[in-house]
Amino acid sequence: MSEQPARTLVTSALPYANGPIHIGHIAGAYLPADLYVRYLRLRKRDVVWVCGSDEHGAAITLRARKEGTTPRAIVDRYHEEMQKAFLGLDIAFDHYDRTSSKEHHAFAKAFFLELLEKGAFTEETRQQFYDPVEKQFLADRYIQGGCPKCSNDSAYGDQCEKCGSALSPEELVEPKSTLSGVTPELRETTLWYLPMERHEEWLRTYLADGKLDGEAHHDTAAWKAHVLGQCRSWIDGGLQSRAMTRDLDWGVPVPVEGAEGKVLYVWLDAPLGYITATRNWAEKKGVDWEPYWKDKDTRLLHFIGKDNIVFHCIIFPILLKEHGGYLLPHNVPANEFMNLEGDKISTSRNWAVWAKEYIEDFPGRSDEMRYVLASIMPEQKDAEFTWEDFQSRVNNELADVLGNFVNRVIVLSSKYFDSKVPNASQQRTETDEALCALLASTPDSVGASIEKFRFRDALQHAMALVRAGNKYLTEEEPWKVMKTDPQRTADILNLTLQVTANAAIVLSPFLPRTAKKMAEALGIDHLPWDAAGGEVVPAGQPLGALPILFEKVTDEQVEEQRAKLGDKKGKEGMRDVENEKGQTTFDDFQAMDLRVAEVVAAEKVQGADKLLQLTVRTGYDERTVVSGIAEHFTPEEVVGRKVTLLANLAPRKIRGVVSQGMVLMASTEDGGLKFVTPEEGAEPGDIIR
Ligand code: B3M
Ligand code: ZN
Repeated sequence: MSEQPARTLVTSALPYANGPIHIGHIAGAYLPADLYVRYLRLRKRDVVWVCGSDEHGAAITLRARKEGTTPRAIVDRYHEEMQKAFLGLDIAFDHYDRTSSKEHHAFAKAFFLELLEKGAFTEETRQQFYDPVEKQFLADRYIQGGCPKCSNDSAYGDQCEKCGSALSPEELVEPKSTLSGVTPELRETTLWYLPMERHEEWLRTYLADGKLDGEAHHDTAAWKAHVLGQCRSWIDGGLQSRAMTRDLDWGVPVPVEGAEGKVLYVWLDAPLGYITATRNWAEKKGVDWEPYWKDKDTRLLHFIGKDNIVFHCIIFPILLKEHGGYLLPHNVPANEFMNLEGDKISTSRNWAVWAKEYIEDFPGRSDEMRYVLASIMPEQKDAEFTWEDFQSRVNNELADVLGNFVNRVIVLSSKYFDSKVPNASQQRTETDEALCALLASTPDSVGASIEKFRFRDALQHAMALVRAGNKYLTEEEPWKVMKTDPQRTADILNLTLQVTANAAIVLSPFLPRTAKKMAEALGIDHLPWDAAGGEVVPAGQPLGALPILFEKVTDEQVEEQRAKLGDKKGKEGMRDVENEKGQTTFDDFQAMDLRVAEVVAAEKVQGADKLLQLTVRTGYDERTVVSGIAEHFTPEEVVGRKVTLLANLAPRKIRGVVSQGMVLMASTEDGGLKFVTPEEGAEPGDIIR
């Protein structure tokens, strides 16, 4: 199915407006779409790329609670911030929208009503978790508990982030509300459900055979194996009905009488944001939006990260099909995850390279990051970004190969041929022919790879031309030939100028800024894909000024960037300490009985260098506690001290001595230990809470 569609509608996952954008986001859903769309624009195809902020859902309300502010304040802040981050990396959407807009609310409500009328939902009264302290029903994300499938004891109500299983809140072991920490109660509420099991059959044909309503719809061989695999395992696991509304006060209100306090499920409302964005784009442009979503000759492509696959390949298609009249995705080229310096990217642990900070630390150098992310893009499996690799790719590939090549070609042409493209003779050596052949085939190989969503390969093809040009120049040595054979020198430089121009064209989706500088150096003001594969700059064409394309990344910069990782916002006076443990609950804390106690006797434990056997007075008993502090304190130093005792720790036998409790210690930066001493006046038996 390689014929071209009349038009292409590209979407990128709407990022939650609850935190800043990092390189994992960029490499997952935004850079690949940007490359694809820039390529289609070069080919002069009809393409529209929409995106926007996902401003609803529990992710937003949770963030607002944490920061003690309103959801509105949160989404306004991140809606602005995310757009700046995208702009800084030259991620050039045709339109960037937001789901809290009036237009979107109106559209989402109308869409929901249409589905309701068509009988797409079932109205059901079921038991849902309710927080009796906060007096509200709990969205899946507000419930945490043990994962039934792995050892993670803080899985969310919708997903275990450790093993990746999709969950529903009732499956959690010992569920707790993340709002108040209490065990939630089950209460009845009426919600609208999408009976997904009704759709298994056509979904199977659609996904496995690329057929819809008995007709060929798309080429399944063009879908990524990991995307199809995830869908298959979902369907094989049996689709179940899923609530499409929630008891929450932030979101698109359910447009039905008596449904006060209920909003549309964020995964119903957010993908509809793609449609709203297209409508708003079309209105701005004064064109009709409908062909982009309804005409069979349109190709709909969703660029996303792998955690969004089921929503785009199963749930959203069901909603679109139930509504009727809308296209279903032609492909969903989801990417896998980008890891960072040996660990998962994590917002809460600040283990991330933030787009905003990169732009500040490397001003004007967005192409370098685009290049590296495209080179290692997690297309088929997870990938890893390291600063050392970033440095070596920028220095050895961009600076030493591309930068060096362009520099030599422009300098030599300017020097020998009065800053003009020299006239080539018709005589070609075998080496010339080989380079010409590569030049002729490169646009097709780059284009074909991009059309298959193989961006890493596409970039390799483009760089192969540059490498070949660089090698050719080194071997042909025009600076020597010039002394004896100016015409041969002209031939060499003419050919390398054509290579430069061709490279600028095929690299321009990846390196838009660099391509522009290359074009300026060649004296051309645009990069015509149609001309690529042959002569782009005619003889006699005046050349522009010599550009500086890349600076090297220094070891200090690499060190600086690495030092930032995990360091809490890099603020003055902040220490680089162990990461905080995962959240605990109020109940868990309450279960610990902490008391003030006094050490009345101490002795070494026979045969154990690290242990002291303490006798502590709690005010209501005297007991033995074995403590691992002998390397830091002598028995004499601890007798008479007031300490903090975890009194209800289950007794444990340590080196033959039964220890009844634990004395709390602070571990200091230099590896020492300090007692957690209650203030003067606190007496044994005082309860710490
Ligand atoms: N906001 C999830 C995410 O950022 C979600 C994507 C919505 S796409 C319609 O991972
Ligand atoms: Zn798990």
